[in-house]
Amino acid sequence: MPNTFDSKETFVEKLKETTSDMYGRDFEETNTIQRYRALGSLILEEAGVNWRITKNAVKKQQAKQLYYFSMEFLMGRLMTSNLMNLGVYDVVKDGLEDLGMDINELEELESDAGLGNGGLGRLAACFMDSLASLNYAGNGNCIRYRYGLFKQEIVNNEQVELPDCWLKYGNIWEVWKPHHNARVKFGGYVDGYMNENGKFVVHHHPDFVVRAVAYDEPIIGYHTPTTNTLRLWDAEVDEESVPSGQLNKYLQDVSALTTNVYPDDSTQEGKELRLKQEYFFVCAGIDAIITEHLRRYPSLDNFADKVAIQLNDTHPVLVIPELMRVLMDEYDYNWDDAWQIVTNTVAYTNHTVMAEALEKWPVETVKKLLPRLYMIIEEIDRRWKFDVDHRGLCAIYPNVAIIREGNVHMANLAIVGSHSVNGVAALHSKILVDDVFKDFARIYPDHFNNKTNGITHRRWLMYSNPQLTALLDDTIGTDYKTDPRQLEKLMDYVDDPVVQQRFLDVKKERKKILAKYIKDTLDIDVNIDSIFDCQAKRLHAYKRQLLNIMHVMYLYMRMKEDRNFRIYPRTFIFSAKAAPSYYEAKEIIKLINIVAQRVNNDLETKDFLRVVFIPNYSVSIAEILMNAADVSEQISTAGKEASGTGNMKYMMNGALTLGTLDGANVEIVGQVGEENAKIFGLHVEDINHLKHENAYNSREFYNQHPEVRKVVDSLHNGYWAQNPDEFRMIYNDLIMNNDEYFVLADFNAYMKAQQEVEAMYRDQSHWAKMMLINIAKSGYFSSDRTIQEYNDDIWHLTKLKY
Ligand code: NBG
Repeated sequence: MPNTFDSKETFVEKLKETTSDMYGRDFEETNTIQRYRALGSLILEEAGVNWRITKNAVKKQQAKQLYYFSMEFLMGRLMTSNLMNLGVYDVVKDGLEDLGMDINELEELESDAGLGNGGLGRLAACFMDSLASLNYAGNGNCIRYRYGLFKQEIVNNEQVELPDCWLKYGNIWEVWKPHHNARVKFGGYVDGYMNENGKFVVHHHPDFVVRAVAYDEPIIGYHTPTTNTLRLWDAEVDEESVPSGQLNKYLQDVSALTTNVYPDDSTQEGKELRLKQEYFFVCAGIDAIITEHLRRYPSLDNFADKVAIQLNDTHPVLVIPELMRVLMDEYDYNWDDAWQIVTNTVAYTNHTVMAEALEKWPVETVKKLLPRLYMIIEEIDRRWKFDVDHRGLCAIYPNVAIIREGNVHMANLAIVGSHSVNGVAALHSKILVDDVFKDFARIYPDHFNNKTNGITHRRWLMYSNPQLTALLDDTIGTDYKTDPRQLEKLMDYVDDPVVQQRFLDVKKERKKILAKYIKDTLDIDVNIDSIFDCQAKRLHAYKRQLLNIMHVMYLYMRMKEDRNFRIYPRTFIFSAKAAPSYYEAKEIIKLINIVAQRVNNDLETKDFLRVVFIPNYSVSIAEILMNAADVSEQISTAGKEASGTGNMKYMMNGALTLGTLDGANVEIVGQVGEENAKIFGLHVEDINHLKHENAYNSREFYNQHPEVRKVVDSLHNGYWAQNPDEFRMIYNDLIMNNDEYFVLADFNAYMKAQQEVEAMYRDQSHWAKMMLINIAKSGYFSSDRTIQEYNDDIWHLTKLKY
């Protein structure tokens, strides 16, 4: 029998048959959604074959596997990437064409799986792609949230949050695995008894029990059989555990566990729900790993030789006490042996230095929700204190304590309970060692390491930018697809006027596509010959979208005042979601939209200046935005952005990094050279100095710099909004609260850098050369490199052979 994807004919045949079988009607009578679902099931069937092959290979080769525990996986759409990785995209495209259908139509039907916030979740998704493509058995473990983060609309210039119903047409990639399930227990109390062998048996009497049920998605490697698993846990009722007379409350509590990516944490209940979610997917994940291990090996003694667990930030840190619990309470290990296994298995990645994001949980909450785990955490802390004292370091204990001032410090627990701690860019890792975790680094210097982030060049270059891919294929061949460092070959062509021109044409094509999206969705005309200057990322004060929009305000006001002052036409494009309860961030979104309204409708300036805010930033929007950019805004306060990964996507598609020396920007400049990026602003050392010496006074700064003053004053003198209080929070942050993120301090340097960017852009041939150098040097930022480093230094997984 021929296989489905052997040729377009076999594919057409099979698609028709499957659609009719699934929906009980002739193919011609079926609608697009039904065809889309039928196509999904065919791909899943094909992936299923490789899934089995991979599982057998893991078993036969007794391969060491990775489990990547992450509360977030921002997968985006998978149709294109799955078809491309399977190598059957063209067969499907041609077959659909014969049926009178455009493959884009089906691709567009898919909702983004927006199971995350931003960089951290997207990184997890890129890692999944690279692990499979490099033939490592690396699986994801997460929650099957029924709703993604939220859908953002802009109404009256303000962000409005709507539900993100990503499961609207079902999820064609998941396979329900009801036999993979685990009971997860919360609350109640713990006691125990001495059994006949004189062993103390711990007994947890929970007051809330749910059943976690697995939904598995195949993660298809690029042109290889390796197909890994992303496991998403759903919560279902545990029939034996319904408290009598409380059915409805129980059902609500079960359902709440998997409703949202981020429960509203403005209430105590919301906060507790988040901790419950964390334990829910940790407990289910560990249970499944142990079960699988014991199917293959006689005991858990070799657990750490066969299993690596990576904690994506502190959200899954409960893995440490949970694995201790299982080993001791269920498999009779003593403390020391269990601790050996746990610390040899677990490694931790830190993704931020922002104090408010370093999780801590009140002792009372942990005790109440997870009484047995709390006992274990307390014991870990007790032994840790003993260890620190023993090293003669009792003076620093308060800095490294796990339980301190009534809180459990999750990052500290993560460091103590793992064998590796890494930051996500060189500068960030250095700050962890020198500052945030410096006392830990004294104790465990060998545990700390750096793994600079990366992005999958398949999704972010090959699939989302076919125009550039074609240019690369023609110019340097196709080796770079499996070995992205080969992009370097492009260095031989950066001075070639033909290649330069082709690059400029590609960029124009991509700008047209973005411009069409903007026109279709927002009815704004943008000039594709203007500089596309983009800042797309979560909205946060430290990322300083405010600096960007204040510069736009400055340009506009100056053009209005001085008829002789005109700039090279520029389109400033923003896209960003703000956390629902982050009011300052929402005010900045409002400011951007109000400025956009005014600027875009001013006949005098509109040929020079446009501002676009694209609502509902998502992976799919990033796929058309990043590759259309000329300028990539990476302007965070130095020392605050752990890495950034958007910066890498822009670079790989030929955009100039306009950035501070922060996060991975430092390494981008290191690759391309200072002359092929535009770096400005205060360095980390400058900022530390200003802070420590109390040497920055934003009000004084404002008084001394007329240009800054004019822009700041316009926030409340009626220039943009009649109501003087409209932007009160922004004004207060800048002037009354001493400008925590040094927006004003960097303003002049930013303005100057922007003028230089403009001058550079005017020389198109030189610009093209710079962009080609950026592309040529971007191979380092493929997540294939990152994964290889994690593997060499931390995981030591077996490379699967077929
Ligand atoms: C984010 C950082 C980014 C980084 C990503 C991925 C969190 C907690 N951190 O700079 O802010 O690129 O993680 O590492 O989301």
